[in-house]
Amino acid sequence: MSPFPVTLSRHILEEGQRRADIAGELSTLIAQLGFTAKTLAREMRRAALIGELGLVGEKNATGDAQKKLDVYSNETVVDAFSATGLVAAIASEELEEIQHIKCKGEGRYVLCTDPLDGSSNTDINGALGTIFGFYRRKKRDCDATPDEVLRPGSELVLAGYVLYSTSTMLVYTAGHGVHGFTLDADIGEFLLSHRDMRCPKRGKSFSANVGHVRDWPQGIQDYVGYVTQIDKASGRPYSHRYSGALVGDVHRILLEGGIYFYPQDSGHKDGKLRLVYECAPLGFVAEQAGGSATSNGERVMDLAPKAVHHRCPLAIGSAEDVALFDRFIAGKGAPPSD
Ligand code: AFP
Repeated sequence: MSPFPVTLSRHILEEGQRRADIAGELSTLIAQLGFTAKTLAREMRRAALIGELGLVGEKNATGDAQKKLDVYSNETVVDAFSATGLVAAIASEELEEIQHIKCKGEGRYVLCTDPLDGSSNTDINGALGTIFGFYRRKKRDCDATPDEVLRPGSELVLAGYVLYSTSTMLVYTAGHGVHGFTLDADIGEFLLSHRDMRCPKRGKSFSANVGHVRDWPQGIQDYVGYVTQIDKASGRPYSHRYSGALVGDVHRILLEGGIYFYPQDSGHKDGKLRLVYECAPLGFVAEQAGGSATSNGERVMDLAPKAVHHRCPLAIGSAEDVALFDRFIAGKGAPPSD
């Protein structure tokens, strides 16, 4: 008989007893993430039935066409974390400026979020995600300043994502490994399904929008040429997997190994992805799972954002795959041993 499942609440309680930094405020934030994820999952499940698909006709803060579900997701995340009294400010893909929260208590955290990742998948019933990252503030008032949000990912205390797919999963790290929970919709509970997730050192697939291949730097074109060469001994060719939703693609890679990358191209001079609420939180998760995340060869977690919607190239996944990708970017190609 399988052991009695560990619910998200029991996990939080047990982690809180084991680790002083998880007790209290972080536990409250993780619990609220669970509740928010369930609320968003319910809306996504029924969106096609209640007229919640399609565009609102506006562009969001970063110039992307805004979907109705983008707006709903953003409002839900903002309301949910405002209600905790623990969050002083929120940086969101859907908000032009940092939103300051009238906090009831001490507002000890700032939240960086992409409330609905992969919104082009909404109308085709594809995978979607929510990305979150929390920084602890040094001050204890309600007036968060921009420098408290624009911090390197290495200062994150809690980060992760929700994946809405055949099932809904909540994956988080608070700096002690990565844990994944699957929603049992019948009992309305997130249950621990992936304890201490580890990303394999090397994988067999790559994930990128290869439609842009001729527009990529030569090193990356060479890398694609390399991983698609046939060489059974070194596990090539790699398979290509790409869903158009970062969370879904990164989740696959965390579990199975491989690499996701979104480089700069002529339409995205600095890359497309956003450092503050996409690359840094996922970089924290990847590193905690034993993988890595770089941006043109630099560790993503070390990058200091220049603005809320700062974009950067990203390579994320298995440590050896990312290192190999970075060798190609640096013009070194594959090592003789590969
Ligand atoms: P949003 O839906 O939050 O804008 O995210 C989409 C995304 O940033 C990321 O999830 C995908 O991996 C990437 O864009 C897909 O971009 P392309 O359509 O250019 O491949």
